[in-house]
Formats: sequence, C-alpha cells, structure tokens
Amino acid sequence: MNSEDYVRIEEAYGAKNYHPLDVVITKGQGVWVYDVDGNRYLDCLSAYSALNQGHVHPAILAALIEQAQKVTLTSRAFRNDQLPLLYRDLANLTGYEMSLPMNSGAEAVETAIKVARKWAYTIKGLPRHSAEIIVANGNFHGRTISLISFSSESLYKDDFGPFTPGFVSVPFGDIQALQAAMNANTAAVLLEPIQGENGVILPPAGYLADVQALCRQNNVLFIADEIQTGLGRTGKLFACQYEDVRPDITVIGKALSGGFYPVSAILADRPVLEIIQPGEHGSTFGGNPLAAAVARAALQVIVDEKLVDNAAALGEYFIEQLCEIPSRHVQEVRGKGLLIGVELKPQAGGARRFCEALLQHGILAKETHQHVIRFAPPLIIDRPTIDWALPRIREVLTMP
Ligand code: IF1
Repeated sequence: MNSEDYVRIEEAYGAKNYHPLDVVITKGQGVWVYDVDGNRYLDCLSAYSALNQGHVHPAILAALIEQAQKVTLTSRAFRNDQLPLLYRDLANLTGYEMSLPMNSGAEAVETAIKVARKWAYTIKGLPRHSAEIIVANGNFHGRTISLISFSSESLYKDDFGPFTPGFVSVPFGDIQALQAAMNANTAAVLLEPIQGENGVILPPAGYLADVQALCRQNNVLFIADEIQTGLGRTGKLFACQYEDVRPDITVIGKALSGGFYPVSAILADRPVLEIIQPGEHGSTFGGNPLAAAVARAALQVIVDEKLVDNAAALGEYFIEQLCEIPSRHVQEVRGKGLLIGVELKPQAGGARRFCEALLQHGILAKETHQHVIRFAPPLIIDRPTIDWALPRIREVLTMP
C-alpha cells in the first residue's frame, strides 16, 4: 500500500481529532523518519519534544527489550526492582529529593494540582476546597477536563464543560497581574517556563525569578510544567535554570521515555511530596518496571550524549541562521535551545502552507497557533544536518 491507501483507511475508520499532514511514517532513526513511499524527512517536531534522544535510540530500545522480557507490570500493590532505581536516578540528576511517577503529561500535571491542593489544606491551613491555583493565559497543560477548564484556547475548552473551579488566569509574563491575583486562598502558581503550544513564548527576563520570589513571600507553591521544555530541550536541563529558579514542583514527561512509552513524573522535595499518603493517588501503570527501565535509559542518554549542551550550542546556531533568512513573511524568530518558533506575519496566510511546503522539501514541522512554525528537532542533531535543512527552509520562507 502507498500513502494514499493509508490515509484513506485512516479517514474511513478514525476519529478526526487531528488534522495531520498526509505523510505516512513507517520508520524512524535518529533525526530522520521515512514514509511508506520511501521518502526521507528531517523530523523537526520530535513528537512535541518527546523524542529529544531521536527516533528509536538503540540504548533505550535495548533497555525496553531487556525489561519487556523480564516483567512489564507488577501494579503498585507490590514492589519492583526498577522503580527504586528510577527514583534514585531522578533525585541524582535533578536534585529533587522525591518523585511520583505517572504515565501521560496531563496525569502528572493533575497530580501536581492534587498535591498542591492537599498541601494548601494540610500545611498552609487553607479551608478545605477553597484552594486557588493561578495559571497563565495561553497555557497548555494537557487535555483532561480539569486542565482544559483553565485553557484560554476555545478549541480545547468550549464544548467540554462544566469546568473544574479553583483556577485564576493571568497574562503570561506580567508579574504585577500575578501579584494582584494572589490572595489568602492561593495555593500555587502553575506555569510553563516557555509556552510551547502558545507559539514558543518566552517570558520577560527575570519573570520566573520574580514568580519564585512572590511565591516564597506568600507561602505559595511554584509548579513548573517542564513536560515540553525540560530534559534538555531549551539548552538547560530545565528551562527554569536560565533564571536559577527551582520550583517547588517540577513536572516532566515526554522525553522522560525518549518516545518509547508514556512516562511522566512530578519532582519535589520531601516536605511537599510527603503530603501524599498511601492510597490517596496512583494509576494502574504508574511506576511500572518497564516504564522505569525505559526512563532510566532515556535519562542516561541525555547525560552520556551531552544533549543539554548540544541543544544549547546547536540551538544558538540554528536560531542565528534562521534570523539570516531574508523572508518577507517572517515576523520574528524566537526560542531557547532547540525549541524554536518562526512567527509569520498575518499576511503570510498562516503557517500551515509553509509546513506543507517544508514537507515537500523533506522537513517535518508543525504550525502552532496558526502563524508560528515550530522547529524542534531531536537534541542529537548535528551541525551538518542543520546545514542540510537551512537552504530548504530558506527556499520555503522565501516562496511567494
Ligand atoms: C495534543 C499541544 C504541545 C505539553 C505541556 C503538558 C502536556 C503537553 C507543556 C500534556 C502536551 C502535546 C499534546 C498533544 C500535542 C502537544 C502539544 F499542541 F497539544 F499543546 F506540545 F504543545 N504540558 N503537549 O506540551 O502531556 O498528556 O500529552 O502527555 O494533545 O495534541 P500529554
């Protein structure tokens, strides 16, 4: 069968909750993917930063296969020999004393919200069920009912009410607005350090440090959603580190498994995570030995292959070169490390057609919020590959 055959079958039987480009991928290797017609593409989305280590990384594959042949799932009614080692690896790598493993990113963000609320009632002393969590306009934290309850994107929210209360939304980057929203019932502030889905929106310099200071002054937890920005993507292990900020809770996912398996977690110190008592929270697959073995290997790759430094160096180069392209369509090139957004002027007619043109030139990229092309290749990318891509990107950005 060729691509058209697969598209036809998918259209016939599949729910239409996505509008994908018509590329049918059958193989991935490193930064490259191959479609069923034998064409090769440079993956500049990395499954929204779940593939920081590249496609089918051999070390993670080996760990998956080895563990899958031993035991994959024990439930948390019993212990297993992989999860303790993941806990220790996460503590050693991130400096947080404890972690709580889940599966999807949304589940981990929900977990952080539950921990923050319980912390507010049992430690801060808020009256039960009065906790408020401040979030940012333009946020994306996942697709569950509670998380879309505070989305500012009507497409994600409008038809799915009634909504979960207890969230207050303020403009991203506006510390005065955040201060004004804080009150005696504020339990936490939940932010992406860089807003990925909103179009790679960077905070004003010093904003994250101001948020941390404000949270500390008001006995409020700072929760950073680093599911997309974390684990090396922005040229630091965590994007918050650009401002020496250490949130009370950091949420990770995506590249925590190198794209092999849904693995997520929240990271925190003992005074926060000890709040959760046995039986209060969990999930069937959370912390399973296969997930733990895969995550351990995925973290090891980030360390062994110095992916954080590579993202910093090559991201700087990629952004610098993109800024050189003389395109009448480009409004702004922005980003940190290998999380890059090229914002197009409204008169360019939307980013989708540019992504379709990039596809024809052998590059897979995704538009976000209509006018931004996101470039987020795996962090294993090298300079020759970026140099391979640049003339093709130039060709597309200078088309009529
Ligand atoms: C989709 C967006 C990106 C995330 C952050 C939590 C989650 C995500 C910062 C939830 C997930 C994914 C979800 C996927 C597309 C993609 C996405 F466009 F939806 F918004 F990356 F920007 N926090 N983002 O980016 O993690 O539950 O998906 O594991 O839903 O279409 P998840």
